[in-house]
Amino acid sequence: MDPNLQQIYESILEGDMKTAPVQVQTALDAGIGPDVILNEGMIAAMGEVGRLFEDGDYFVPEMLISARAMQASLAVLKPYLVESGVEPIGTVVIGTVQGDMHDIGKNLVAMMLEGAGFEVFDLGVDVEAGKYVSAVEEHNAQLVAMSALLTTTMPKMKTTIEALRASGIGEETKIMIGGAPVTAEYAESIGADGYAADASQAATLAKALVG
Ligand code: B1M
Repeated sequence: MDPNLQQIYESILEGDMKTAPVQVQTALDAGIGPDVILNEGMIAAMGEVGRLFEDGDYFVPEMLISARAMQASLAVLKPYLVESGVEPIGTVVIGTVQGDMHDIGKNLVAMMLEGAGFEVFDLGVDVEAGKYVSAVEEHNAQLVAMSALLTTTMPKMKTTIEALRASGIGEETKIMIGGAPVTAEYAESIGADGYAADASQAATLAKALVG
């Protein structure tokens, strides 16, 4: 691995939120692509954090400080991932479903959607169904994007879709879902219009859904 990427990987793994963003900037200045930094340095480190947690070597506090280093590094990367478009191509309401506090993936998806030219309303984490409904109505959104990282919170995606449709928000408002435990089959089974495995696929799917 490139030494710059290796350093970023290690800083995020150790939760060094001061050094990691500086190293991301150094890597950018060295001409390494933002997508390479993101995938091979930062996301790879978060994968390893998850593995260490599963093995009982990391606990919630370690996960949390790594997540903070990741978020601080993402802030440096954001301008490179998001180029401001002229006219928005559509409006998206995005959030992490009720009961779920994971927001790194959702934030990345929001950035890529912004970069693809969408106006993005980010409802944050732990978003209950009614909040999605109100936000879609308020912003007249064409697309709802939901993220879940826990198998226990995935069913809230179904609850939210039911609430959206029950409130009279019709099929013209498309719904896409994603997050580590989510699959295309699950999306289909709950009546979502699409599933994306990562943030860049999410942007492609969003554009296809709003036509
Ligand atoms: Co949590 N956690 N966590 N955690 N955490 C996981 C998800 C876990 C897999 C770790 C593990 O056991 N290996 C596990 C879930 C197991 C399961 O349900 N199957 C887990 C657990 C168990 C928990 C707690 C229950 C732990 C506890 O308290 N005992 C707890 C739950 C809290 C809650 O939400 N109620 C918890 C807490 C936390 C922290 C708060 C400490 C922290 C989150 C901080 C934050 O987000 N601000 C945290 C972290 C950091 C993780 C891991 C290590 C990393 C997640 C991450 O940010 N990945 C994670 C392990 C792992 O994922 N390997 C883990 C990087 C990110 C870029 O990827 O989010 O997958 P991801 O997003 C991707 C794609 O999934 C996709 O695009 C993104 C970019 O490519 N994507 C979408 C995401 N959303 C999308 C939406 C789309 C489309 C694509 O369309 C709308």
